[in-house]
Amino acid sequence: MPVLRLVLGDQLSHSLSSLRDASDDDLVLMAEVNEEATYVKHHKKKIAFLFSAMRHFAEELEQKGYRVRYVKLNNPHNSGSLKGEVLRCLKREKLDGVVVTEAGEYRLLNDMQSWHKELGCDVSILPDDRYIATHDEFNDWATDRKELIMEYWYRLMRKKTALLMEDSHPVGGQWNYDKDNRKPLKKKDDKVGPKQFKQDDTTRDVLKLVEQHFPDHFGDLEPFWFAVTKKQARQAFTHFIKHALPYYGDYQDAMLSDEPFNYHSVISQYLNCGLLDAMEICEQVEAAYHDGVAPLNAVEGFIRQVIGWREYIRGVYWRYMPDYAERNALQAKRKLPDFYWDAKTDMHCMSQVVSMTREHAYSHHIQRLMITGNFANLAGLDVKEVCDWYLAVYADAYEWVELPNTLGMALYGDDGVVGTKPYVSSGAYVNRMSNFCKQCKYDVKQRTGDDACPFTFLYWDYLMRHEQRFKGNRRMAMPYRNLQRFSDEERNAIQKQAKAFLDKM
Ligand code: DLZ
Repeated sequence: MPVLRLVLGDQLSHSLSSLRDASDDDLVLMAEVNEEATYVKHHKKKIAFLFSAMRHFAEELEQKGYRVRYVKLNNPHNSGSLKGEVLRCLKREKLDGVVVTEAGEYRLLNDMQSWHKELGCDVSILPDDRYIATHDEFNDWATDRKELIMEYWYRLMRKKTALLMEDSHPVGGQWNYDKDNRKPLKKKDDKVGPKQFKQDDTTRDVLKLVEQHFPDHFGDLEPFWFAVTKKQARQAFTHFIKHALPYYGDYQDAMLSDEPFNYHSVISQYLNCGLLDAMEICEQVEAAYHDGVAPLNAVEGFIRQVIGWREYIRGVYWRYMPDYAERNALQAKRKLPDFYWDAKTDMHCMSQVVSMTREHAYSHHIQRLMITGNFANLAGLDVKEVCDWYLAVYADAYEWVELPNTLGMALYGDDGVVGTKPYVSSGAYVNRMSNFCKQCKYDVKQRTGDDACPFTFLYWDYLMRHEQRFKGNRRMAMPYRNLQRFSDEERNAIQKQAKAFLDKM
């Protein structure tokens, strides 16, 4: 008997486990549903990108000979949920069970695990083997470890994949060139940027649909130039290797006004929905090193993000969910300020990053970690609200990757599972790594007074607020030594300044 093969919006890979061994009579179901588009109010561009990519993927499957049912959002019979669409399909067709690759988010996987009861048929949930490591591999590695240090996980993944390895040794003699990834950037080459694609009819239809159905969601639909097929995503990646990868390593952490992308690849939205394959892109990057196209610090830095960090984050998510989502170690509960949506703030760095996010549904990792994330942590913003913001506003965000990065790495909400210290900094870091401060109303060097930089006084206030918790942390020794030099008077003035700012915010 034929079965129903459900493919989700972030499963746009021809090698997907649920598509393997399909017979001609099986039916592949893909559905645009309100529930997935609104469980957080996703950025308009994210929804449009995914719907267009889903429609193109469904066409490709049809061309390959699969029998496909694709349900558009505005189909009058659309039930609004994935389960509803599976049910509707099972009622209309003679199908003996459902096959699906495990969902990337706990919320949906947990729901799927009880679908068989309501659907009255088998629901076979297959592993998602598009990742380098299985859940078991991560758990085996993590069990009995006091700290889950990403670097050790990364080395294991290097050995597993043999990427940048010479026998059992890392190419170049070092595993990690992170120290060579921190140069500030004065000016970016204007000619370098992510490859932009012309909208086709499918994308134009979807853009109209999204504007009609989700008018109150955050974000700009135009300009829309994302790749929406595997072929285009591959072109975007090849373009990155040729034009930006050589500089990617040096300037990975740099930030510039009105430069959202610098030399970043801007491919995470393609990778996370399945248009690109993790191993394939890493092999391409490795080849660029051997061909002399890019230096080792760039190539190693890129591969570390994909096989190290990305796999580590996924492992943490599945190891600690569902309780991970409820963690709030620092009891951060302040309401998310409006400027996370409207970018209206005198802090130029915040205004820049939120504006870029609104326009592109993208910002690079340091903009996310050290500007919007850093501020959220320093100001004690509500962990759940901040996590939902990150999940909604970035085109690459699914909870498995967003949650440990935000709650763990940026906010220290997991009490040190992901980061051994909080990733907080004063305005001095922002000033060192960007040109934002030059155009800011505030003075990055001032700790108190009308012109004082909020990042600077909130940083010292944060250290005082959490002194008991962090004073004994080896990696925080230097900032606490510096704090000790402050007089009581100065400490009080900073605390007063921070309180007044936060109360007003
Ligand atoms: C993010 C998203 C959106 C906006 N819309 C859909 C959709 O209409 N149909 C669908 O199958 N998937 C969508 N997705 C992706 C899912 O939310 C994603 O598959 C789950 O969160 C599991 O990772």
